[in-house]
Amino acid sequence: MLRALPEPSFKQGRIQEREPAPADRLACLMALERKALWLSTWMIHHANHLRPSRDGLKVGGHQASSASAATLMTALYLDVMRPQDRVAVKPHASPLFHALQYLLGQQSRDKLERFRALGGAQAYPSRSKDGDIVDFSTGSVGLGVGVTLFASLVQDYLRLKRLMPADTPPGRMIALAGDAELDEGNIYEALLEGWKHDVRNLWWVVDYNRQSLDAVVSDRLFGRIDALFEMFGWRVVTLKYGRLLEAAFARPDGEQLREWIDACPNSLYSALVYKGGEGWREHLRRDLNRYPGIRAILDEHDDDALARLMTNLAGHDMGSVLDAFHGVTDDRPTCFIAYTIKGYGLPFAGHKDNHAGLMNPEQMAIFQRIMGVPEGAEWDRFSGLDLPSEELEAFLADVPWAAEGDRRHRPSPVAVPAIATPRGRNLSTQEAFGRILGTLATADDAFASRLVTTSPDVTVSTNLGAWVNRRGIFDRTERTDTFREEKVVSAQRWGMSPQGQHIELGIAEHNLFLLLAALGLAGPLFGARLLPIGTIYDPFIKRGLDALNYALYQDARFILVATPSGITLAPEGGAHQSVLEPLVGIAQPGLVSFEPAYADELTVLLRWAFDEIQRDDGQSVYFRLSTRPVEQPERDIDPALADAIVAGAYWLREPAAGAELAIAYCGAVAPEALAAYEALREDVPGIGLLAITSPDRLHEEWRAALACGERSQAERLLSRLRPGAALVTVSDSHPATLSWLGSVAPTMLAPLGVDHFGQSGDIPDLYRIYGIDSDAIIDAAARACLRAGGFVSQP
Ligand SMILES: Cc1ncc(C[n+]2csc(CCOP(=O)(O)OP(=O)(O)O)c2C)c(N)n1
Ligand SMILES: [Mg+2]
Repeated sequence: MLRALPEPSFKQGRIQEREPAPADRLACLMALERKALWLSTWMIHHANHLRPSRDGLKVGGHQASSASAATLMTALYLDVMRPQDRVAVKPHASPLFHALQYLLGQQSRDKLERFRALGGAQAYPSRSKDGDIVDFSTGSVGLGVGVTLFASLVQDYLRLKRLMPADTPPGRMIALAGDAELDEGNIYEALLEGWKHDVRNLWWVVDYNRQSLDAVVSDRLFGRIDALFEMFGWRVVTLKYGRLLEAAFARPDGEQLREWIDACPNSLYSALVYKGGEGWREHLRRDLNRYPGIRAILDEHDDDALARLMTNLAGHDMGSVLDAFHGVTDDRPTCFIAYTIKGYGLPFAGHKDNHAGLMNPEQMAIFQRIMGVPEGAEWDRFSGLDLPSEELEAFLADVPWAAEGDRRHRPSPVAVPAIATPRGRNLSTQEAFGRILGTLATADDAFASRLVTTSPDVTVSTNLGAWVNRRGIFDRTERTDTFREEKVVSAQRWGMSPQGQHIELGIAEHNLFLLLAALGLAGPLFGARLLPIGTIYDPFIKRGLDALNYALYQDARFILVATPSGITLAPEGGAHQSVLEPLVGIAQPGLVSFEPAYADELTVLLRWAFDEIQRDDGQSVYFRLSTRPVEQPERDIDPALADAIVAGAYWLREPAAGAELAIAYCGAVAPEALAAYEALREDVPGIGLLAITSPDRLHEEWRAALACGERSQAERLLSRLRPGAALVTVSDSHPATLSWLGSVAPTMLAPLGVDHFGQSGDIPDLYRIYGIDSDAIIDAAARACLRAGGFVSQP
């Protein structure tokens, strides 16, 4: 039997019947929904038509996407949500989101006026650019939805370990998703993982407007969605028809109307929404005229009223929406499928091309009249509403979601202890990493308690084994290691419990990065700092690259350990060999990358990284490590050398002043570089050997120094060589990783590296074929020296 640990503060329960919202409350919400819709549309109109354009580009903005979510989001933000809830808003509802924040007094008019302009409200909600009002950034569809699932897992991780105050109730992690977002594969990867981890307190609210960017979505998709969610243990709450339609269905022959709408294809429904009352009448007459009850309904409704009735979907019916949300009181993950209309209330409602559609000035003028907003009062918070401002003001002042003010926690950093260098004559950086973690696992301090590791089914092969053996795997329930109980010998203990500090994932790199995003935001989101380390095979960074970018865009902080890497994982062949990842390390914002060659370098860097990910202006850190054992230097690292290792480079063998040649290497090719250095030393006295631990930091500092007219670290190092000297760069990665060094100082550069797919082999064969062995370095050096001679003699 699996034993479930009771978690006292999780409520047990089911969907509950609830008293309807009092009429005045409902009236306030509906009035504010109307205002949020107006402001979102006006904000976009203002940006596109009223703000002077300097570049002739369309500014854009999504009036239709905002309109479709107006009821759902007004209900969530102004009524349903509590301060501890955390939300990912579908990207294209950003204007509506900002409008609601403006109503709540949390967003300025100035930023709305500068929507999509520098410093203004962002096109898509952004944690880093819009500030505390945004819990999760969105933009790349699907990822915002997925991250809420992992945030709920992280919340449980913290609660079960009592790292969050016991008296705070758990928050609901809420995604407001567009229906087309459910086409993204990462959603299903997340669902599977969520099922395994028994996630809780998770709401996905699907704005089911049956439209994507290009057109109307396939009817067949949502025929399967309910079953799919239910299969993963979710509750599905469908909000289909509003109260007007429900009342019509209750009339004589009303069932015929329900069946007709139920059977209406998405594209026809959308087209008729756009056409309006006349279109509906024509089709209903044609199909249902034989029913007297339907004829009566048609007779009683003029075109406008008929259009209102036929578009009265529950996702636009505040009462229905509130009932659905408040009806869920337990912690079971719940998917609300809310039927809506894209562009609801706007002239292009339902039109399949409305995704990027903007109302033209004439349409906007009509809309302004309908909304009762006087000219000059467009930004007023309450103009045109038929409730007194004081009442709305009082309502807004009492909104539960905003009750606690500052939504972002700022827990203090955790002190990083000294870390001992693993000893051994021959060590790979991967093994050194495993040993360091193994040692950290034995500590009983605050630092070790905040470490959390995760890996998509490569825990053992990335050397987290020793750590996991000691700290255990996280699970909501206690599960013993069956192999151990059955006395089957294994190097790995695989016991699980809420105390475990490793989160094991299935093989899905998007999930890894979304979990790292959530773990890396544990401090600001939940007030408890975690020090997350994720491990992955280096080539599979590409597989999850957008999710990695997503995590970094919202300033989540974590350490990524990528190993094995390069063609150095020799027999594994081209499918597993990474080539371009160091360029990702250089180019990816929010991520500092390192590729150390030796265990002592890694030790210095890891310690630095634990501080870096906790600094206010810090970044996440990526280590590219290798499985190749290399002979370790015998040395003690003094503070100056430690600084140089962190800064990205140091002379492993100092060149003579004015030297003719240097070799600059990075990572696992250190032995080849060293061998070439030894071989060349006799012929080229004074030759230098530059150890590069971070092409990324070196490159960044070079550009920063240039920008303020200073000498960069790279330039200072290379200034040991004579101007025009030969420089060979070599790494087990694309040669562009280091070839830029040729621009730092006047050198004759020979860039060695890997620029095509690898193949199986041993290291000597592969390094030879791809031209990064010591012979290749020596040859390149000889040619570069020859050319360098010519270079300097040129007038
Ligand atoms: C990963 C990714 N691919 C493509 C896009 C471009 N894109 C923006 S919105 C959209 C369709 C959104 O449709 P839906 O999610 O249904 O939103 P709504 O109808 O509510 O606007 C697409 C394809 C994107 N933002 N992200
Ligand atoms: Mg849609």
